[in-house]
Amino acid sequence: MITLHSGPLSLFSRKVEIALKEKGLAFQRIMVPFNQTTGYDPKHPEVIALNPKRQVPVLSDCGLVLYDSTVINEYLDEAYPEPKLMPDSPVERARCRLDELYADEIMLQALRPLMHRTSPPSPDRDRRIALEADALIAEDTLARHYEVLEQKLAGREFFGGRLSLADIALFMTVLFARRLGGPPLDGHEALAAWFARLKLRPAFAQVVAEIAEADRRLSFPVKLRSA
Ligand SMILES: N[C@@H](CCC(=O)N[C@@H](CS)C(=O)NCC(=O)O)C(=O)O
Repeated sequence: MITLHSGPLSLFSRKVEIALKEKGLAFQRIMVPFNQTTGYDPKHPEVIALNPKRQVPVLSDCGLVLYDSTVINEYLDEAYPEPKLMPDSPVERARCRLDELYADEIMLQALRPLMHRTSPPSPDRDRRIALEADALIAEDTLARHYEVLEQKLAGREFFGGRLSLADIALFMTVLFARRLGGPPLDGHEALAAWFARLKLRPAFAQVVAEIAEADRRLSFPVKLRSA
């Protein structure tokens, strides 16, 4: 039985959940405690025991324990190859990994300054102003990332030849940009259409709905910009 330690608003855990669901794999999910004031502290004792980075996601499968969403998803794709979520050729696989890295490491840098918006506002007015000023700069960076993604998609249905782990990672990053009040997708037709299409897939739709529910329960409300 596959077990996944996940978090209600964990972008990286939700990447793994989408991959598991796209593959139709049954799994037991253990949701670790999270709140918008202390984050993941105090940490779930099993996460501390299983992951030296003390982070979610952690996946256990028949005695194998893995951490890091990218490592986990590549394992899942090799161990459970149907349907495949990595492309066939070495060149396409390398491109897929770079696209995933673009989401997880490059776009993530521009997401971080928006994250204060879902936390209780600081009582210090100057701090609130400084945080929001940084968030507005990050929004411009995110809009430039959208343009890069628009060019990469070039009207195609997915970032590769078929749905891949790159689509999952990029989807989660764009979803987080939107839920954190980041720039709307209008003006980026191919990207907006790709995002809307993925949202209709049951695996993605369930994660979107659960994140919205977790936000209603846990997050400070964010003024969302349309589209
Ligand atoms: N590169 C890791 C990042 C994992 C990560 O940042 N997890 C967050 C939740 S999304 C976490 O557990 N944060 C708590 C901490 O870092 O202490 C991955 O892809 O899994």
